[in-house]
Amino acid sequence: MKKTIPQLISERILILDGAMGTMIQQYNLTEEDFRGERFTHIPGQMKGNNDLLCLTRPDVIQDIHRKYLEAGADIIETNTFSSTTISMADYHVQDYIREINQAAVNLAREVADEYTRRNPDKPRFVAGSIGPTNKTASMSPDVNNPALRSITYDELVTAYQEQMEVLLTAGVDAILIETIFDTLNAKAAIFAAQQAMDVTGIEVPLMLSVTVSDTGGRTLSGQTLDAFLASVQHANVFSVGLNCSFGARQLKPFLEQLAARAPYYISAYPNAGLPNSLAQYDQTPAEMAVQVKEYVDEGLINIIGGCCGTTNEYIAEYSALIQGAKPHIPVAKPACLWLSGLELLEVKPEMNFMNIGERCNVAGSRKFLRLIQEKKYDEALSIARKQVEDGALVIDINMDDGLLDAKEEMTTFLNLIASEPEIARVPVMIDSSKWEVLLAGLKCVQGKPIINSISLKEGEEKFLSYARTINRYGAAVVVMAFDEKGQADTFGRKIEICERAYRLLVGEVGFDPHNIIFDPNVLAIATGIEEHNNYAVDFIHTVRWIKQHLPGAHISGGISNLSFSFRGNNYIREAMHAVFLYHAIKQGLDMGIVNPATSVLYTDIPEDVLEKIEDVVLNRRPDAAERLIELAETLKNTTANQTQSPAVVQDAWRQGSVVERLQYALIKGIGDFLEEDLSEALPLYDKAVEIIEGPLMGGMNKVGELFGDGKMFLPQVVKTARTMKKAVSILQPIIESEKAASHCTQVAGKVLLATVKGDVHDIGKNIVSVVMACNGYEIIDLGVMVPAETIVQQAIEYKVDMIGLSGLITPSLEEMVHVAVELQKAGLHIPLLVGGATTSKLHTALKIAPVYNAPVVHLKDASQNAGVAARLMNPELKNELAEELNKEYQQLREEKETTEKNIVSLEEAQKNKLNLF
Ligand code: THG
Repeated sequence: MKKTIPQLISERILILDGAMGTMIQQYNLTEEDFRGERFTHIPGQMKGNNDLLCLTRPDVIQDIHRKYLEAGADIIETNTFSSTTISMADYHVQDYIREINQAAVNLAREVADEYTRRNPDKPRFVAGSIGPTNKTASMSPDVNNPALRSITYDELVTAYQEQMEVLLTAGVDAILIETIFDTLNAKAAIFAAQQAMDVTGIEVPLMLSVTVSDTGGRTLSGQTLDAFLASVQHANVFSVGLNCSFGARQLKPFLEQLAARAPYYISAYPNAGLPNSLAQYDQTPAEMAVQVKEYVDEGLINIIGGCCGTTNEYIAEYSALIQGAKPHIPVAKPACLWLSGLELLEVKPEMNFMNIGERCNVAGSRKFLRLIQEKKYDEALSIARKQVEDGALVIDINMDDGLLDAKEEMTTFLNLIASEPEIARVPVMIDSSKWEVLLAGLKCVQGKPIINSISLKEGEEKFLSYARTINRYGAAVVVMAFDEKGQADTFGRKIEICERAYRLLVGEVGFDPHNIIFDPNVLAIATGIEEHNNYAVDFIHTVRWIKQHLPGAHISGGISNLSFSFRGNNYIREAMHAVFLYHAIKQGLDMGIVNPATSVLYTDIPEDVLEKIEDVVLNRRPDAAERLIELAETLKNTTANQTQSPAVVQDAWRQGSVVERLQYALIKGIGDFLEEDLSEALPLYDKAVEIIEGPLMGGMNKVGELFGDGKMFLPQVVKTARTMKKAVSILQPIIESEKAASHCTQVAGKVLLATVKGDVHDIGKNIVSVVMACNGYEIIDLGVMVPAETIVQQAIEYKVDMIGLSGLITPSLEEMVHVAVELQKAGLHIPLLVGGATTSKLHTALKIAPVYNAPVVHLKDASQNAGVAARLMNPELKNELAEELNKEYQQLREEKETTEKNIVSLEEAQKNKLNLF
């Protein structure tokens, strides 16, 4: 019997294959190869649609598989990275995905089995490759509308499941969800994998591989690796690892981090080093092997392969490296509750108490309700942000109001939070009494949230079904002490229900006890009704009982409920909460929904007040409530202000100069004070646009620096861009009126802007657009993913004065060359500006400028655009610039040539040396 991957994994390190794309490139395939005879009728370009080659050039794909098997790969990946209807729609071949996936498995299976037959001691496996798709579920495609999504969780699940069902029935040995850059996409893929395995009845190991996007080790959507692990904790994960992003050396610290925490086998398939300025990977197989050897020697990995830039020659190095090496031994599963937002929250016993912010609740805050009703989401978000600043470790979100569409508001608000890194840092508690709202919430968050709440109110069957679904989506759950008979208000009823729920969740659903949070109902006391007097005591006793009898489970409560009868007297309310928490935490209360801004500490409460409150909370005398009410009356006027002190400290940054404040707001992405700060800044400058070019661009540059240093991550940068946009929109009317007053209504020039085909990043482009517009240019913004033909055609139609191309990812470099070629073909001489993260002066000099007979300028950041544009608009200055560029580019080309020559001669010298000996 052939051994399985799970059997082999503990015996030795397994070798995964290398990149498919790099290998395909070596075949120099043409558009016709990609199309074959079958797809001649499909519009657009087909070259680059690698997965389609499974149908049109199966010989090439099988040849590549064979090369990797020959190089020693134990596991080869199907050529299906983009074979979902979502990604294939780009090439208009979404109708063929079943066929592509089926063919892909057949091709890989055939050769893998052939090699297994040849040497049964080294069985070969096929992993079904599942890419992230070209859409992201937790980020907005539109900077101006952060709640927007270009794809939903459900759409992803449908597409993934369709692909996976084919892969499974066609016979893959594992499912590999790879190049994960957005955990919500990955969660949808995991969900789909579970469904697909259920439907087909075929169970295979689930492998995950994340790609980190910045030097801080976060995913593109901003999560840390630790947070990611919490997000996927619910899945039956076989292995987790890292691929792409960096070379083996740069990837190592992140791999160490993962291996230290992930209770799974560890995989890694790095790029062949870092790309040079021409986006080529020039690390040699031997160089890469040296770096990978460190992984092996340090016991970091179980599965090793290669990503961008690697070929069979790289994989061939591995067999020797792993000879006799010890595979990584996975660490134990966590013994506590893990939650996550962008960051991990470990709810450890030594944490004492975890506060959950209560203020984003339309039923619990009149202000929040009004803001949501009036759709003032910015201000509503400020409430969330303030809670996190005040120390809330989780924030509760509740949209249950008769006049609101709770499901829609929950979705909108959670999507908005996702774009606010300072809020999204913490996990959310999705709070609703409606199941459909809870479910909608689960589909919005990339982190691991808490669902608040379910109960036995509608019987066991519903309860179990809700719990199973929550488990499948990956969340912790609050279970209210409710059953078919109603709300538990005595100790006996509370423990009866909690015990029953625990038994069902752990015994029948297989819930991890750490993911269960019991809420034994905090009910109002001192109401004047005698039966209510013991509510707090019963709650506290229940806390103790649960801690002793239901191992692993947590306990929470809505603390502010306790003091409803003292509404209007915040001091008494907060003092009651402090007293209640003091006693409940001592008995083991783990968390509570509270106002995180509360300032009253147990130890601060004057003795006489404390005694009266404790009488009430602990139900120590029959007249306790009356006595407290009496005291409250006398305190009302004198101490009303006591709860208002702490807010001031948070806004210390407001003390700085107006320039400092503007830059701070920009870097932190805080839009709340822009109006006042900008109007204060206006008199300090001659023209409004100078504020943009001065302090605001200064702030943006700082953001760029911080991002480069890995001290900021993408969602923060996106937020910054939005703040910039808001600042500009405030200044825009002033800029307009200044222009009108100076009678200079003439446009400075027409600029066409586009992010090139294959790339969806547009923050940089949008900033350029703003800066240029402020400088009087008319902007024709074609958006993202713009094909070369459209750029050429629109440039002609609008008679633009210059074209700005933007791109963030490596393939965009080649696409920019393509655009330049097309412009040249069309006989145009419109100056071209290129910018974006992977662009470089060297690449511009070597690859773009030579193919286009017009000035091609590389711009480092948006602040340079206006200056360059002004020169381009003046015929004399334009010629001068063109000459400067020519000289500079020529020099760069020569330098490059000499280094290359040197390398060649060095190599020759070495060869000669070898010959000599
Ligand atoms: N258990 C669980 N979830 C819950 C509760 C619970 N969610 C909602 C609620 N109870 C906890 N949240 C709040 C939020 C606010 C208040 C009380 C509980 C509150 N608000 C002030 C009031 O009503 O007087 C609002 C004043 C204002 O408008 O600002 O007290 O028990 N699992």
